[in-house]
Amino acid sequence: MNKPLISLDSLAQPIDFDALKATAKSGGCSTSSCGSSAKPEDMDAAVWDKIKDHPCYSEEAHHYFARMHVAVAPACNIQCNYCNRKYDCANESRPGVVSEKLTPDQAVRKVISVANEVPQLSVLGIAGPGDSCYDWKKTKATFEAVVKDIPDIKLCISTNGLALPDHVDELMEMNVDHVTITINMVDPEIGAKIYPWIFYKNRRWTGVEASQILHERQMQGLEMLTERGILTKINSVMIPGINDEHLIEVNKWVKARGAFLHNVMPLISAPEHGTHFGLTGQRGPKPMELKALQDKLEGGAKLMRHCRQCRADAVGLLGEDRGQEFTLDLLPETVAYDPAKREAYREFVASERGDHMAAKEQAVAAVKEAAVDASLLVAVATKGGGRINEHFGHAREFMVYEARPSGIVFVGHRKVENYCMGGFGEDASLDGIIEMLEGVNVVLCSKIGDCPQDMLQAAGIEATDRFAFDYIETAIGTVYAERFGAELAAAVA
Ligand code: CLF
Ligand code: SF4
Repeated sequence: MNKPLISLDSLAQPIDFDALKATAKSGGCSTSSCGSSAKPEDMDAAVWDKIKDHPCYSEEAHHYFARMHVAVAPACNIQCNYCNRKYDCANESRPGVVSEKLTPDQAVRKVISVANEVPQLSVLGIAGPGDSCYDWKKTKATFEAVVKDIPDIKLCISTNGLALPDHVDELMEMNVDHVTITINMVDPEIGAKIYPWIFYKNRRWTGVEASQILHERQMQGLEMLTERGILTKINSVMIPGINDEHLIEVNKWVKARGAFLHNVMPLISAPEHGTHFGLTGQRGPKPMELKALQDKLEGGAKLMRHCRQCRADAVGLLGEDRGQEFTLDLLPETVAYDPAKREAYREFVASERGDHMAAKEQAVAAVKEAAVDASLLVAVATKGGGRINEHFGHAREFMVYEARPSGIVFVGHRKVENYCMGGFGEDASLDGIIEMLEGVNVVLCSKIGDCPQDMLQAAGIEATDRFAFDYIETAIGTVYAERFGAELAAAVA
């Protein structure tokens, strides 16, 4: 049931569009809703239109669509205690980290090259490595040049908010529909523990005064964006002992000012990063601490839980980074945009996501109908497409879902060292994976060997590949049913 019509296992590889189209014509979709809209019933159609292809603003869209960042904005006007933009490592994934900075002209060449090769690309973001609004001329020049060649690409920025109010009208003129403001506090006393200084009106400000100015500018920027109908996401870094409980207050403030989403991200902190927090031993939260805070925030501003804390030069689906395929030395001197692959991919997604949504609704309804007072935490290995299509040994992260009486919800992801190294399993990695899977009851993947399966079993985690290539929710619904009621199993099968 719900087996894929084409190999979604190869979504990260070049896609065979002839096969895709042939399959679509053969009427292979498994439900009658094939091609129907995946719009949630309670969402305004205009809002859905803005987010349906944005991998960060829609959890559902992130299974299908990719973003890329171009690192054209290196200058920043504040200092955060968790940031050091000098540190770089190709394997490092966190905001502010880049391998090479680009001029707007170089950025255009890169965007066109990626659009020609990565059909999932839907969004161009500028997220630093400094601040997109402070380094405004380069941000603006890049956006204006890219949309001349690729008019349907969505434009997105991320900013600390200090310079934001000065550019809201230009953002509006450029059709930038999506803005992220990083807001870590609404109390300047707490802000003073996060921001040592800001640069504003040609001078440097420190202490509580600096955070007071930053706070006022962030709120002003958010209100201006809301008034203009620009969808604003708030990113907050959860810093245990400094702002963790305070983020409940932040959530209330941003909800009251019209924020579309609130994304609480864990602090990434290690001494080798050279950040103030890294050097002073400030730890980040554990996955279950983050989940507990996010659970407390349910009912406030809508939460984003699928953020991957991207590099400022990330390319690809969230959770993968193809940036090393598009470094400057690999880009052609001149390149023309060819829309064929992106158009064919969109045709495919239009049918696939309707089918996926119908399968999801069926599984969720069945879990609700079971009326069992039990919850199940399920970790899934996936490469995208909403399917269980990644080997356990190759997974660098697991998507974690919770099946509970109210339905099936995505609750976050857990990054891990992949277990399989050159064809052999690494026991040390497996210990780390088991630690990262704390609280998880079941692991679903497309393939797993006996050895890791037994070791997971010994740790109290059932791992199985019997749902390989099924939709994620269908498999979770079935497992829930098997554990908590045979009738339910029949309903979702
Ligand atoms: Fe980039 Fe940010 Fe736009 Fe997305 S990322 S500027 S909204 S296109 Fe997305 Fe990356 Fe999380 Fe940002 S997963 S860090 S939320
Ligand atoms: Fe670093 Fe961004 Fe903070 Fe600037 S706003 S210091 S680039 S994290």
